[in-house]
Amino acid sequence: MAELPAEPLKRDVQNHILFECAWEVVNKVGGIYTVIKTKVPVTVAEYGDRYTLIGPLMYKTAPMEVEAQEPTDPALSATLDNMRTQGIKCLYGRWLIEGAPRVLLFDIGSAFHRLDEWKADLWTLAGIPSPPHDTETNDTIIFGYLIAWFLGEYITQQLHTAVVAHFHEWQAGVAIPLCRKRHIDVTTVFTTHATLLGRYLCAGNVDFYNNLQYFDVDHEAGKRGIYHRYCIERASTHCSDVFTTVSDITAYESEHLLKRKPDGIVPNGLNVVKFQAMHEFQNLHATAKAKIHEFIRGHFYGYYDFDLDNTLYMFTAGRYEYRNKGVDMFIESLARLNYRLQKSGSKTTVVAFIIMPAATNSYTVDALKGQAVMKQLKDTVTEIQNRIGARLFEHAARYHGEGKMELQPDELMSAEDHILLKRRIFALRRTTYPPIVTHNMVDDANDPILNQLRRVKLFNAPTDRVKVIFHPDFLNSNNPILGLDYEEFVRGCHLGVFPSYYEPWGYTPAECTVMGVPSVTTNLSGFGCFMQDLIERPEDEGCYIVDRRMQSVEESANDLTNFMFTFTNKTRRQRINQRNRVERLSPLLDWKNLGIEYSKSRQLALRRAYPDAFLNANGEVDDEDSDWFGASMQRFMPSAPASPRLRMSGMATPGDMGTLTEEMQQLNTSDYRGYNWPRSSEEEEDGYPFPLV
Ligand code: G6P
Ligand code: 1S3
Repeated sequence: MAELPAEPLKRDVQNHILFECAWEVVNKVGGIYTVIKTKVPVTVAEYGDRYTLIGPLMYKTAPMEVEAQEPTDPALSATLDNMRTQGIKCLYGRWLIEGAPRVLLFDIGSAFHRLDEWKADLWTLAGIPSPPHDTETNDTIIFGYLIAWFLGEYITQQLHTAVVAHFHEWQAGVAIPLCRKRHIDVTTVFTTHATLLGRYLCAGNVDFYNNLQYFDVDHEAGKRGIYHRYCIERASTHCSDVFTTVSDITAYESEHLLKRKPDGIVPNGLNVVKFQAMHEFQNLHATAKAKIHEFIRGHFYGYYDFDLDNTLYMFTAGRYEYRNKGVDMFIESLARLNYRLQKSGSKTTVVAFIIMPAATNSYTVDALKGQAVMKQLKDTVTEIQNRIGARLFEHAARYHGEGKMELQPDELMSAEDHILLKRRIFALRRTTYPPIVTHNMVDDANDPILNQLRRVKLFNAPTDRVKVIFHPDFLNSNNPILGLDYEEFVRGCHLGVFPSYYEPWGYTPAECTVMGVPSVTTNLSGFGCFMQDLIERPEDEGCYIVDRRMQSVEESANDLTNFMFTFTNKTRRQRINQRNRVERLSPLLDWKNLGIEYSKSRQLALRRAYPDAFLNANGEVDDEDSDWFGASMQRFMPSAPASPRLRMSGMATPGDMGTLTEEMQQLNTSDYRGYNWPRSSEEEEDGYPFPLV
């Protein structure tokens, strides 16, 4: 270990090193994986090899995704050697994704023998309890202690450069209080992508947003058995130098539930790939739609009495959180849409997909059979087609001017062909309606989605204009049914519907947008509010936003029904135009533009930890956009999309979108952009406990 100097260190902040830590680094669980992975190219562009991601080592996936290497940084090498000699296993190398960032993955199991020691330390040091059998929390503690160990060691090996350690979500957060308590010379940023309590409270039957300021947070966390997790989340929030979250709505929630007002918002971006010409993504829609058609023919065999050319595909997808993700409202609105289409005598059919992984025992026989009988029919038709072709050819080749030139239709098909075809057609008969679910559910009787579909009687009957298919598993192009990757599936659909009640950001509608697929979201989702803030009339751009904040559930469900009904009345030309308009919004969601908010949060962390480094020759504080940092920012300045009318005057720069300034600390709750939140004044008496709805 290097000797510590007597003088306080003057670390170089300009060329600082960045470690970004998350449980979802090289470990696909949910949205944070998407954040990290898609953000890599812009972060690598800014930092090059001064950037390393830190995550858990998952032996199932990591060997396929990471190319092992030896570190070139001697301080890093020495740190890892040191940890390895004490039994810690890790994998260091390049993550094989765009940008090829350096990654360091720790084997949690290799440190398991120290769990009890670390749990005791966490209690002594930070007063954070940890019950024995919460595996997720145990992993979190080990992960946090390994990161803190690593940072503490690294910082003594490398004395000249400042280090920013960025942590995502409570599962990576344990290291933050440890850094603070151990006085490790790093500056920390903590980004939360949801709050534990928010997720739990919303999933229950609580009027969440109107009562946010009244919750007794410790009591609520304790009641739900997550007090220890909540302590980790809250300690991470309060011990970090800079605290950020993904949207205004989650900032408001964090202020009340985590008791710290975020320093700023870091909206989630995507790695937008622009096509050379507009028609390219439209063509992708057509080819992907053809694949969905193929699935539909099989699934609806025996009841395939609707015109695919006049069929619209709508879908919702995500983590199975029935109420939080608004599946309840989606199904209710589908039932209303069905009624309205029937009443209006519409010839349009809507097929609504629900793609949400749940516990299953593989595919249903019926779902598999549908694809099988349709494939047999197709094969038989191809065989007959070949035989007809052969007969035609033979007849034409042997024609010498006598007899009839052409074969009659009944001569084209042999009696055998007729019988074979009839058998295939008879195989399409069935006595039950096409299934509403593709898999055998482990708990069919209590599944909330199935039960609601039963309640509203959406059973795929021939009279139904709205058909439903619940696919309780991730999509994959290797699946025997609906064999498409998620991206291809989305491209083939016409409308994404995400009426979330709890959605800190919401990648699903954002992904729709960059793929040029219109979507419906709500003003309780971070993404919905972001678009509403930026665009004057989002619905004109194919970005529909249901108001779930200022009106009743009944009214919101009606709005959603109206959006969908209006959509079914669009002509093909209108749909094509709308897709073009949606796709033009993608620069708003591009990391090349939004990445700057992350840069700003790191800059703020450095300024807070090393204020002296920001003084000019006269001992005055440099302007926030000082050259040393500004230069590296230039490439992130965006070009605003040409067509939509943005709300802001002039160009919508990321700086306008974000809020990350020191001044934000001075603002009141009501300053979250565009919100008219309930006031948290003492004079409102009858708050908590509030009536449950
Ligand atoms: C794309 C294709 C067109 C096709 C259209 C169908 O735009 O380029 O060739 O006609 O999709 O659109 P629809 O909304 O009916 O699926
Ligand atoms: C969270 O994942 P979720 O689906 O549980 O983080 C995502 C990434 O920031 C965010 O998009 C989503 O709204 C949150 O809920």
